[in-house]
Amino acid sequence: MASQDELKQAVAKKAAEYVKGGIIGVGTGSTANFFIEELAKVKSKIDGAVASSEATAQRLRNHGIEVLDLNDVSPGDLEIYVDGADEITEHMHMLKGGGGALTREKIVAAVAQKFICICDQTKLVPVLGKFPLPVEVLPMARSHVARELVKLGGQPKLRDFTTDNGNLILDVHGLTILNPVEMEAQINQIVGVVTNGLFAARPANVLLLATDDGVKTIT
Ligand code: ABF
Repeated sequence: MASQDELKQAVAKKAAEYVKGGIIGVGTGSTANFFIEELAKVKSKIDGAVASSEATAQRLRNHGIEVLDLNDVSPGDLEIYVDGADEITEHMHMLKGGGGALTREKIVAAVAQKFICICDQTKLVPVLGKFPLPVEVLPMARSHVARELVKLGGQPKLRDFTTDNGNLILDVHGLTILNPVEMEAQINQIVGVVTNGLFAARPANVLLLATDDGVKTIT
């Protein structure tokens, strides 16, 4: 049986096959880090990358890959965004943000033409919510947002963490998310919420799932 790192490496290699040129959107997390290693091997093909976090930007620069400001990139040049997830369903709805980079991840994903989700087999779930749902909040809204999340049936816990945007994260436990599109919108309506970790309105386009039998491509 392959180790989790071997599975992540296999799926990162597969994702590199989608790199044809232009500018690449790059996610955050351990699976995305394996992808950065693969991207470095084909860096002469691309014009640069857009990063979903300061950590990813630094890692890309360390590999000699130019990191561009998203505002300077036209959507036509950002063909793919490659990132991991904490959970994904067969409908390509994702729960993300365990690494705390959810807001920038969602912004880059919104601009990219194609979201390629890279995961090992443990991330594919029938229903989202076992993994606590991260919600990025403005610091002064922390208590208000937490109370509203309780009304939605969750148990928010403040993470000891400050985001790249200077905000806080509430990790919401105890949700069974049967309607991710509606819940994503509902949580975003709470005043003080910056983003939540449901990526359902803009789902993945391709799921590369590393299994013991090889990498499966699901579209
Ligand atoms: C990012 O990395 C996040 O949205 C998600 O929280 C995390 C997954 O990390 P890993 O690849 O380390 O499991 O994509």
